[in-house]
Amino acid sequence: MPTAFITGITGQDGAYLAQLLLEKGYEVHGGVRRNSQPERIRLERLGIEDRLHLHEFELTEPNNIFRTLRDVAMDEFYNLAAQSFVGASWDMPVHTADVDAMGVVRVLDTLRSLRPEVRFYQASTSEMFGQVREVPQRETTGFHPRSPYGAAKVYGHYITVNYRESFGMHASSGILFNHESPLRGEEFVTRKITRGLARLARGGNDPVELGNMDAQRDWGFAGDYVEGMWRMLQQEEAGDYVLATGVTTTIRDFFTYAAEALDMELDWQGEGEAETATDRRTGKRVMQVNPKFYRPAEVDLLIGDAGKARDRLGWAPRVGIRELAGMMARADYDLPV
Ligand code: NAP
Ligand code: G4F
Repeated sequence: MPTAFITGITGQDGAYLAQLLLEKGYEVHGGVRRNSQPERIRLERLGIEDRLHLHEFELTEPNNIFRTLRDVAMDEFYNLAAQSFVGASWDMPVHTADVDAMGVVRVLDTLRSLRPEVRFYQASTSEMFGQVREVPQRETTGFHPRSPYGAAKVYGHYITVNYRESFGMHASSGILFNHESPLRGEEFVTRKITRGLARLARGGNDPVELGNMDAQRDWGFAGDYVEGMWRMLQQEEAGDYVLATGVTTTIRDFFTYAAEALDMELDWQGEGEAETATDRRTGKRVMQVNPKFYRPAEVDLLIGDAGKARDRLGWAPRVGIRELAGMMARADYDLPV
């Protein structure tokens, strides 16, 4: 039975990856942070919490990483833990760098000393492309990060490449475009939209307040993307891979698809800070712009080319954008308000 260790197992991707590896017959270990109350909602929602081996784990704590890697015999290590919210990274740039950049080298260097044969996955991101240098973005596209989060992740990416090249470690970097699900954190725009619309559909009156409606993202389903992570570590040689759908959508269009799934008919009015959307069937305002959600610097357009992953890993996304928006909106409608 192969053994895997997942950092960030309580997050969206960690939960789906843990579920996938259990289905594949793995013994699954995961790192969890000490909290004042156990926050394992996603693992509970997937019904897998009791099948996992959980360890207290903190990416900023070198000795904790050392003891964990010493005590758990593993074949694969997936580093999914991060301060993953771009918006918060301007408020917490040093913490973000400590976790998302230094955390990676802490793990890699400990693995190098204790278990150099372990296959390592780093959760890199399309946010590294930032102000994009070509369209679509692929593995060879240069980086121009636009946030402290993106800058920290660029370091995490290159140190992964460096440990592969310097020490021959099986260290792969997945450059993943945005991927969402009913388990997505509520601060991210897709889930904020589907949660807010579901509350409105169930009788609420508070419009969803959003920032930049024109940004475009290449959104896929998280369940498809964790399969790609696993496939990267099954290759004879480690490498870097983009996972993306190749379809880009504005925030406005995602909002429309989610609203349609809840039988709303939108009437859009105004532009910029004055933009609003109203549901014609109820007359309720369902969206208004609030400039407090604008970012100091924006990634305007992301669209990925996952050709390498398709050719070498046999990976392809299965869920399209309308299906994704509908899946999330309906799941939120079924949750308690
Ligand atoms: P997420 O839901 O925010 O989960 C982040 C996880 O990291 C949580 O389990 C969190 O623990 C843990 N964590 C945060 N700081 C930590 C620390 N200092 N020490 C140990 N654990 C810590 O993120 P996600 O969407 O699943 O994303 C997974 C990874 O992929 C992240 O590295 C993210 O940056 C990257 N990524 C995500 C996307 C995407 O669209 N989802 C795209 C590209 C890359 P708590 O539960 O205790 O908070
Ligand atoms: O949903 P978001 O916060 O995701 P973002 O910034 O693209 O980051 C996510 O994807 C990255 C991959 O590219 C990951 F690495 C990262 O960890 C995370 O998972 O924002 C998406 C877009 C942005 O352009 C933002 O300005 O939505 C725009 N937006 C407009 N109004 C909003 C809002 N974003 C949020 N979170 N909240 C709003 O009210």
